[in-house]
Amino acid sequence: MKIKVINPNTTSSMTDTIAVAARAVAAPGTEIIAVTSRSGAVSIEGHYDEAMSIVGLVDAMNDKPEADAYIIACFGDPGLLAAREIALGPVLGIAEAAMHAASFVATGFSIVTTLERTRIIAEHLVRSYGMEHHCRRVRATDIPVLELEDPNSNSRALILAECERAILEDKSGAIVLGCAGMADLNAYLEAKLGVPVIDGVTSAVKFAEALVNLGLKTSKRGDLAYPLHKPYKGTLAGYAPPHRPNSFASHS
Ligand code: 5HY
Repeated sequence: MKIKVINPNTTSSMTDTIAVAARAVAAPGTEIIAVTSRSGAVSIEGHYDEAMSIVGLVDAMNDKPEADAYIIACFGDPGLLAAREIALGPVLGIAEAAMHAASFVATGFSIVTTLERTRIIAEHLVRSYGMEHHCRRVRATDIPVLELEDPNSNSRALILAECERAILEDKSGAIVLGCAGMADLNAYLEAKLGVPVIDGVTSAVKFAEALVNLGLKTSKRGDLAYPLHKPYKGTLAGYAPPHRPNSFASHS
């Protein structure tokens, strides 16, 4: 099967980190197509960056080759529901995947993310995914996303220290890494911490494989039906949804 893993920020070195993590867990026979967004911010660190990333995400989904499943490799899961509207194969966000994985292996987890403002966005996601009973706390390290790419930064040590505080203070049994740029840290952190450390990229790859193997597709009934055909104006004119038949009534 083909799984397209889309980095919705425009930093290709981060896509490389994501691709290595994804391929390390992919089953034989799974092809990981790692794609960097063609437009938008170099790092996604707020609501505006997220909103602006969605056109690039849609381009990446529509570009050839098609895939059996899609992964949005950014912890804000930007554009997740819009992406599900245009896809038939499953679409997974890494935050959603990581939180679900953590809930299977611990009764309580903490999320360790980058900036303070990202912490607030992650708290919103916890609520929108109904994970309040599982997520004990979201913690920020105040590391800018692109510092994770800098081998001379002390980001590893800062993340490790925050994870240690999470285990001690939150009494969490697992850690969720709150940025796609941390996809290379879980083995290192798990060895130091002695609790499951969950990265959303690898979790999403395994969930995507499972969903494809089960033959499950995105529902085309209700709000995830293909977008309604209509004209779009201005700079987004080219993004007007084409006529696509839904398997069920699109207005239901
Ligand atoms: C991410 N931003 O996973 C995030 C989340 C964050 O460019 N890729 C980004 O803010 O740490």
